[in-house]
Amino acid sequence: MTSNKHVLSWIEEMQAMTQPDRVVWIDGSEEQAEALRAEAVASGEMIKLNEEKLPGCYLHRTAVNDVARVEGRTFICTSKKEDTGNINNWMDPKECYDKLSKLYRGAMKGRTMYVIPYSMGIVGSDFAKYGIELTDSIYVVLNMLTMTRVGNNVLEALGDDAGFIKGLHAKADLDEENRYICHFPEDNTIWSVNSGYGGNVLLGKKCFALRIASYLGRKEGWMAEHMLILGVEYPDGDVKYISAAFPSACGKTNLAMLIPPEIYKNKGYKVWCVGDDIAWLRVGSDGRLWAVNPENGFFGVAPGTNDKSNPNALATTMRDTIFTNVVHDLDNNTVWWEGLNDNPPANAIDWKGNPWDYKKYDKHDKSTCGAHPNSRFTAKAINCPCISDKFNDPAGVPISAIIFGGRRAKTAPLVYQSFNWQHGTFVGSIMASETTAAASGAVGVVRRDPMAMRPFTGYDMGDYFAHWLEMGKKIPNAPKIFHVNWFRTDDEGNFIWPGFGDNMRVLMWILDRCAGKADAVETAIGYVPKAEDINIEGLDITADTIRELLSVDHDSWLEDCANIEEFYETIGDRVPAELKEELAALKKRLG
Ligand code: GTP
Ligand code: SPV
Ligand code: MN
Repeated sequence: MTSNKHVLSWIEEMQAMTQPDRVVWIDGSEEQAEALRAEAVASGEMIKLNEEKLPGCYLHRTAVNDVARVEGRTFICTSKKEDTGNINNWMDPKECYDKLSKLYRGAMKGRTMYVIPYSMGIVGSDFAKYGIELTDSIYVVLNMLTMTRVGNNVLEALGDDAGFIKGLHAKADLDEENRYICHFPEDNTIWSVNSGYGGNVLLGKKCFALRIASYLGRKEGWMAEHMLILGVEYPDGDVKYISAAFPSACGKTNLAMLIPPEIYKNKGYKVWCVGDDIAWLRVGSDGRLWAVNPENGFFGVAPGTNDKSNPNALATTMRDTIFTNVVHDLDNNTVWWEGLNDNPPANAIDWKGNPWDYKKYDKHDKSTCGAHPNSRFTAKAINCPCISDKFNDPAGVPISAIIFGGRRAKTAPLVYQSFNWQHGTFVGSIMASETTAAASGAVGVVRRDPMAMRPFTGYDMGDYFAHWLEMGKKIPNAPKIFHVNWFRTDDEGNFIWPGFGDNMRVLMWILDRCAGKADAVETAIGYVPKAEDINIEGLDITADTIRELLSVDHDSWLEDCANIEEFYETIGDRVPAELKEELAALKKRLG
């Protein structure tokens, strides 16, 4: 274990408060993991699936009222409210510690406290940051074993240092009214109580690798972003890397693992996945921006994943995977979800644990779904057929292009390029997207979600924008910044762009732009491709449709500008003047 006094005294203190019957240290060994799986199966917390069809796979159901992140109950607790900003919920740190201490007191009586030493990033690398999560949930332990790098080597790398993130999670009563996900960036501390859902309880992920890490990144001169990372390999073997920020359930996992369309595949192009959710970025000694994926697995959206939309994700989940809130096929002891295939199981249990009749399923009524719309798989990155050979490279990969994107039925064109870094930062800051099932609350409402970080920035949003502008000045060879929208719809509400693998056609224009090889039209919002420069060979789509997808409607953009102005007002007085100037310039160009 460890003789680190900071670690030991903190655990003692948390133990005194939560009063577990026993404390078990997680060492990262397969034997221990296997014993925990067996224990979870014995208690009913997990169901072991068909070992032949899905080796090493399990099914778990959360409580019915605990299926997504709870943004309204997520707090940043800085000593000064203005450092948390208006977009985040704020609570005074002392008040929060007091309030949650009461909820934690005795919460682990009769239970086991697991101590999980984990690393975000490769243990021992310059980029790595260490955390310890204390939890009373085996499900959390097993998910953390997949999603992060866990074990004694983390404690060795930490040595006697006090620089680790202290995470405490207790399921308590899963009481919604007392559910809290609280971050204390000034104390490197995260407290989560009364939930058992991934994003609220796998504290290495959104809580640490985004909220706390974004705070640290600003202090230390790097960036923590809600971004996938992928590499496009050219026929000559050269690989160019792209990172892309889309809000939750807007296509990061899908883009990160895309399968190139035939026209590219046949020529020898390949796409490699480095990460599907989070990127840590810093300036390299060569003046480029370098990215690592701090995670070790994928916590992906199950519904819609199939052998056409995302065969690589599907293949990744065929072994060593924990499925959460999907349908249980009793005849095969396997799993199913909406959009997997057209053969829903006849003898099935839905995500709530009740018998499920697929004949009553109506795709327009989410309440008839067998799998929850935010049901997920937890799978190992190394099981992904297209995992990049740089996945475990401590140096990461150099980024050529940064892409922002959201779900917009109208307004945003298929793709456009910003004029420069400052304008690109502006483009990220005005991102908007329809809300999804990844967070509790209404679905399909357009809201501003800057850089897809609205729920994940650990400090004031205006300061966050300023940090982006600052970083731009420190990257001599900065990536070019783009915006995409795969989700424009026609008058019947159907997506116009085929999406998924065909998104590669847009990536190729983006990379050609970075290489100075593609033309563009300068519009009020940025550079837009000439329709003929998006390769549609092999697609059932005309150049006119592409023209339509690329069109920029000044009236709806002017409407958007009014909304952006309001949003900037909401953020408050720390929005950088440069971005307000960009907004004024955009309005002027729109006329
Ligand atoms: P988080 O894990 O919540 O951060 O989500 P994500 O951004 O990784 O989203 P993911 O790739 O899991 O996709 C979410 C949903 O969007 C799934 O239902 C996909 O089928 C759908 N989707 C992804 N890419 C596309 C696309 O190009 N076009 C369309 N129409 N839908 C897509
Ligand atoms: C997201 O919601 O953006 C996710 C899933 O990636 S969660 O871990 O729940 O945040
Ligand atoms: Mn995400």
